[in-house]
Amino acid sequence: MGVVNVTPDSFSDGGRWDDHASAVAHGRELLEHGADILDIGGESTRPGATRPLVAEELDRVVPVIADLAAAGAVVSVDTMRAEVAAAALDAGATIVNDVSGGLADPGMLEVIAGSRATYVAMHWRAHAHHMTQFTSYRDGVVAGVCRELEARLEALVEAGVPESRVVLDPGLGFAKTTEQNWELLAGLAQLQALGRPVLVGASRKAFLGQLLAGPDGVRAVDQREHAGVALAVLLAERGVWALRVHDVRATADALAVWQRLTQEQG
Ligand code: PMM
Repeated sequence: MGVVNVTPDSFSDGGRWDDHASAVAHGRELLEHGADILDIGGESTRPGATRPLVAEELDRVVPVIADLAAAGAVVSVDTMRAEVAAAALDAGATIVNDVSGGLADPGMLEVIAGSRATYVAMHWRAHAHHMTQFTSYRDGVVAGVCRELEARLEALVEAGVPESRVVLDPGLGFAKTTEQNWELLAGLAQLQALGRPVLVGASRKAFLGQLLAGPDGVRAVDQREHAGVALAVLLAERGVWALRVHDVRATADALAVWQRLTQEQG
């Protein structure tokens, strides 16, 4: 899953594709580089970010989704808002990637239930401006995330969304400390045991920058690519359904090697 952030302020690539033409061109390039899905978002979720107005978010994403879906891409919309999800589905998106797992907007579950969309429910506890205050997990982060995602799954089913349409995501970096991100990655099998496909978004995140910190401090966002690619291969090996990444060509190349060798081994 290649990331197209149509935002002025995303931590990883904010401001680079925030006009229509460059966002569409970027999406097309990611497809050429091997992305199977384009994840198009108009709201930055970086720690401390303020939310755009609904109208702003709609203006940012809907025209880009329409163009890329018309070009044949499988499109996912990265939104926490029911209204944006509904408009995106009308414009040709087939996946709704909701970093709040339906908690941010009470209307989201109804929109998903009334559609045929695949729904990515990410683990989330609070909006970006204060999420760093919510990193306490009484019996460990892995158990906490699994329990809270299981509750989202139950709420979705209760709202009329078939379980078969739901993908789960541990939400790396969202109300997690650096250490907790690694614990979650190590304990991914427990999340997979809930029986749903798992998507992971680790690309360029701060915990990788911290791992690679040198005398000049944390490794810069645009210099975390190799670590992200290594992690992508390890996660593919563990059966993750999708990887949400910025560096699509490098990731797709690495996965091609992994796939070829896996095939050879039978
Ligand atoms: N991370 C970001 C945004 N959307 N969606 C899912 N499903 N999982 C993630 O981990 C995730 C996400 C934040 O990263 P960005 O600013 O690079 O888009």
